[in-house]
Amino acid sequence: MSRPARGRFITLEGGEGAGKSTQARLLAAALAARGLPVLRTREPGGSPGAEAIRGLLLGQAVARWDSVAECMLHFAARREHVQASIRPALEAGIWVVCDRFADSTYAYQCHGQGVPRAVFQALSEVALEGLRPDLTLVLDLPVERGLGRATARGDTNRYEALGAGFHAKVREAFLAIAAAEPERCALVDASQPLEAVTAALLRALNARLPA
Ligand code: Z5A
Repeated sequence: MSRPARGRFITLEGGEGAGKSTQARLLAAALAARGLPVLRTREPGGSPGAEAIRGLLLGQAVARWDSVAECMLHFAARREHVQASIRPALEAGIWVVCDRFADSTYAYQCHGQGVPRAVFQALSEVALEGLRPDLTLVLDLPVERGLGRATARGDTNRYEALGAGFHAKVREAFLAIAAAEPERCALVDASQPLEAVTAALLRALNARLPA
């Protein structure tokens, strides 16, 4: 029997309240409506071992770990997620839609918390073993609007509590990633109404990964 074609790996990135979780749901539904098998997942988390690390990361006080140790925890969760969920799904022909991935570590831990890029690169090699998203949708939104949306939702976590200056650095990092890797990334204005953001994401998806 022939093996199924490899699935595609799509990540959504951006700052707080940009709409990643909402759009990941809508994107997964749109792919499923086209008859494609889809796994929707998230980081940190996405597999039982990685969800346990998520509980540690999001449940602790801000200064719980040194920033490199925190970066290592994100990559420990990611390796577990990749090994247990993402890679097996892709090999089975399933399209994976992931709410945040390694770009978030670059933005939050390197740009936001000062972890050296060399540490990020070394940990990426160990954790990802060459895995790279086929498409990254970067949702961009002014910091105050994103934090406003997240606060209005009423369940802020420790990263959301880090303040506007921190989140401005995170936003800059995502914009820099999108500019540096245009073949992988599509930048979308997330300040538009929800339906307009969905339409823009689907346009990017159809243009770059025709089914
Ligand atoms: N983190 C890290 O530091 N390093 C890493 O490597 C990784 C993560 C992977 C995970 O938090 C935290 O971990 C995250 C980064 C850090 N920091 N924080 N904070 P999380 O998983 O709990 O949450 P999140 O990933 O930050 O996402 P979010 O804040 O929950 O936002 P979102 O998923 O982008 O947005 P949403 O939930 O879809 O929408 C937010 C609200 O806005 C909601 O009420 C929507 O109905 C509304 N919304 C969405 N779109 C629109 C539009 N277009 N117009 C108006 N309102 C909208």
